[in-house]
Amino acid sequence: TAEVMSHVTAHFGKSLEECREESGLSPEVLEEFKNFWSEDFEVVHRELGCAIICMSNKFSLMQDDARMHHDNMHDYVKSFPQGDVLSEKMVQLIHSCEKVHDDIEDDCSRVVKVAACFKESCKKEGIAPEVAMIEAVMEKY
Ligand code: BOM
Repeated sequence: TAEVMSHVTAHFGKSLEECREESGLSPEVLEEFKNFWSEDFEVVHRELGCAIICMSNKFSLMQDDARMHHDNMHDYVKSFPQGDVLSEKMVQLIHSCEKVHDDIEDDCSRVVKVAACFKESCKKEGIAPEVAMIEAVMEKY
């Protein structure tokens, strides 16, 4: 659900600042991670892909090939309130998006495409959070 996704995003987003330097993602492109879900934010910058790889590695959510670590992602999402209602769906949606973009060799470029696909899939499924929902739970993390 969008509520659960807001918790996951609030927690995951805390790692953005640790990854700014090595990813080269400027605050002009994305100031706060919650804006990833904004209607006006376009998920297109290669540097965002690099940042997502770096952030995911903080929580062991990726394998060495920069693809999702299924078990760890499942457990990570499950660790949030009512996370069990989202974990399986989330792993499925991300994996479907990985399959669509599997031909892109550059890891950062591929991951940003996977992330854009994931955002669209979540909107279609009605589980994309509003930025305000993320703001409401940010203080918990
Ligand atoms: O093959 C790439 C696998 C990683 C894809 C991650 C897609 C989602 C990143 C952007 C959105 C994040 C929102 C919540 C936390 C996800 C862990």
